[in-house]
Amino acid sequence: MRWLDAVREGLAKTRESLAGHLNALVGRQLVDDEFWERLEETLIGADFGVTTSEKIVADLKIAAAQQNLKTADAVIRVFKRDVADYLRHPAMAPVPPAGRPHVVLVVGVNGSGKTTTIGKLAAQHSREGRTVLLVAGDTFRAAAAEQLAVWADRAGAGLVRGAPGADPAAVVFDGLAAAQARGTDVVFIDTAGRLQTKHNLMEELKKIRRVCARAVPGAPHETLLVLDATTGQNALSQARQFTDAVGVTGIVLTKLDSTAKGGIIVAVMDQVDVPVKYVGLGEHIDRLRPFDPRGYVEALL
Ligand SMILES: Nc1nc2c(ncn2[C@@H]2O[C@H](COP(=O)(O)OP(=O)(O)OP(=O)(O)O)[C@@H](O)[C@H]2O)c(=O)[nH]1
Ligand SMILES: [Mg+2]
Repeated sequence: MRWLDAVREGLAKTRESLAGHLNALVGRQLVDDEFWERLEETLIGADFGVTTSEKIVADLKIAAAQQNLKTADAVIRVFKRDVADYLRHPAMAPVPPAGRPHVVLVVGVNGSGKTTTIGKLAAQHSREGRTVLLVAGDTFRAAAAEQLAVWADRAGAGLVRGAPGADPAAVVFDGLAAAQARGTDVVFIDTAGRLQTKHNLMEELKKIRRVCARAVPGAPHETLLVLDATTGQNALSQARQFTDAVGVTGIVLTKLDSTAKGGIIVAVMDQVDVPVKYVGLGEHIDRLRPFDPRGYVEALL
C-alpha cells in the first residue's frame, strides 16, 4: 500500500469529522466573530490543542485582513494550504544506521505501543537486509519479554532477554555486548511503561541511557518516544515529561487509525521541539509509516 493510501485510511475518522465541521462553517458564508469562534472550537475538537488552535486562528485572522478574504470558504482554503507550516520540522525520513550497532532506545507510558512499534521497525530493517537485535529492557512486567519474543520471530530479529525481575540496565548492557560481538546492525531496546512510580521509571530510563553510552560510543543514537494518539492532549504532557527526562530525538504517534483526533500531531510538533518521525496506523506489522508533513495534511483535510 502506498504511503498516502495507508495514511488516508488510518485518518478516515479524523478526516470525516473535520470535514463535516469545516463544511458546516463554509456553509455559513460570513467571516464574523462567530465564524472564528466555531473554527477554533472545530480545531480544538480535532485535538489541535488550545494553544495551537488559538495560534492558527490568530494567523488566519491576519491572513484574512491582509488578503481581504471575505468568505468562509476562502479562509478555510488558506487554512488547508498553510496548516502544514505548523509541522515545522523538515521531512524527517528516518536515516539509515550510521555507526554499528545503531542503538535505538524506545520509551513511553504503558500501552502506548512501544513493543508493537519495535516489532514493526525491526521488520522494516530486516527487510532492508540489516541484522536486528531486540533487547527486552522491560523486566517489570512478566509477559513483556514474551511479547517481544513473538515480535522478534515475526520480524526475523534476534532477542536478548533477562530473567524476570532482572535489572533492566544489566539486560541492556548484555544486549549491547551481544550486538557488538555479533556485528548486529540495529538494536532496539524495549523499556517498561510503568514502574511503582513515575520517578522510578524516569530514573531507570536515565540509567539505561548511561549504560548504553558506556557500552557503545554515542549510544543511544536515537531515543524514540511512543505516544498514543487516542489519549489526545495527554500525549502532549507526556511528550514534555519524557523530553525533559531522557532527551527524546523522535516521536512515534500510534493508533492514528482509531481516533477522530488526528490534529494532535500538529499540536505536538507545534509545542514540543521534537519531530514526529513515524505514525502507527494499525496493529499489523505493516502499519507503520515514516511521517511526511505534506502527505499527512493531505490525508487529514
Ligand atoms: N489500532 C492500533 N493499535 C495499536 C497501534 N500500535 C499499537 N497498538 C496496540 O496497542 C496495544 C498496546 O501496544 P504495546 O505495543 O503492547 O504497548 P507498550 O507500549 O509496549 O505497552 P507496555 O509494554 O505495557 O508498556 C496493543 O494492543 C497493540 O496492538 C496502532 O498504530 N494502531
Ligand atoms: Mg511493551
